[in-house]
Amino acid sequence: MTHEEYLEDIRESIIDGDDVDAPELVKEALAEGVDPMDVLNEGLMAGADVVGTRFESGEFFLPELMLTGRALKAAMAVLEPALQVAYAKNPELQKQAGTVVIGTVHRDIHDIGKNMVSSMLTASGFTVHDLGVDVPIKTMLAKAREVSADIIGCSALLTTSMPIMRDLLKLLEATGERDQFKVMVGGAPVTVAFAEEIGADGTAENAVAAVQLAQRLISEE
Ligand code: HCB
Repeated sequence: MTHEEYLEDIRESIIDGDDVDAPELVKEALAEGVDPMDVLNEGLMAGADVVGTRFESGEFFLPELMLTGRALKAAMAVLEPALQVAYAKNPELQKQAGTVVIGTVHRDIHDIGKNMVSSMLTASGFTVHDLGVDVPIKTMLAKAREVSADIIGCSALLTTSMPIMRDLLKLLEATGERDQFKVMVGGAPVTVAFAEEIGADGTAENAVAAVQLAQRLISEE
């Protein structure tokens, strides 16, 4: 099979919500030399986008979303170590690592992408405090203060939860702590324009880019 054929099959397995085929295909693709970053972007996330579009148009329902979530988790478990070897275990990067408090914002329970960002940051030498999902901004700030975090990382997958990231930035302004913490935001619907508009320090389209962003933010401190 060509690399493109592997990626196509991985996308299909995510669309089908097949938690047996998806990890198996990722394993085979990696063994055949497909770049782990392509597996993430063009395989898993592209498949998730198709499912999202079909859900929106009424072709798919909640059970399909749940099956896709399971398939994504199973596939990520195989992909993560390969991504870390290829993109995270860089001693140059590890020298600059700092402390990150991360969570999926209040009212949002999507955690697959956030978990991947957490594990890539950890593998790159950051100390990561992952607060899980449905995290109120006050809890994030309290943890960031407690551990003297360099960065607060927010994840949101819902257009209804995205504004909560703006609330975090407002809270930091109100408490006079905006200069104390860098804030990075992410999740499928988050754009560079949105990140700029709410005054965040940056966003990243995937977990590898999130590590690079975190590195840049630390070096700017
Ligand atoms: Co969910 N869901 N869902 N869902 N879901 C989305 C997000 C929609 C976009 C689908 C759609 O309609 N197009 C949609 C939101 C629409 C909107 O807001 N306009 C949606 C909806 C509506 C819902 C429910 C409301 C459905 C319902 O109950 N009626 C409900 C929400 C419940 C709630 O949160 N309160 C719901 C539930 C679910 C599950 C539980 C069934 C399941 C999640 C399982 C889990 O996370 N444990 C699920 C899933 C799987 C999805 C889709 C299909 C995939 C999400 C995913 O994991 N993507 C998603 C469609 C989509 O994303 N296109 C759909 C793969 C990961 C790897 O990508 O973007 O999350 P990622 O993360 C990347 C990247 O963004 C970046 O790095 C990651 C790794 O490369 N990144 C960061 C992520 N966080 C970062 C933070 C940073 O600081 C920096 C970078």
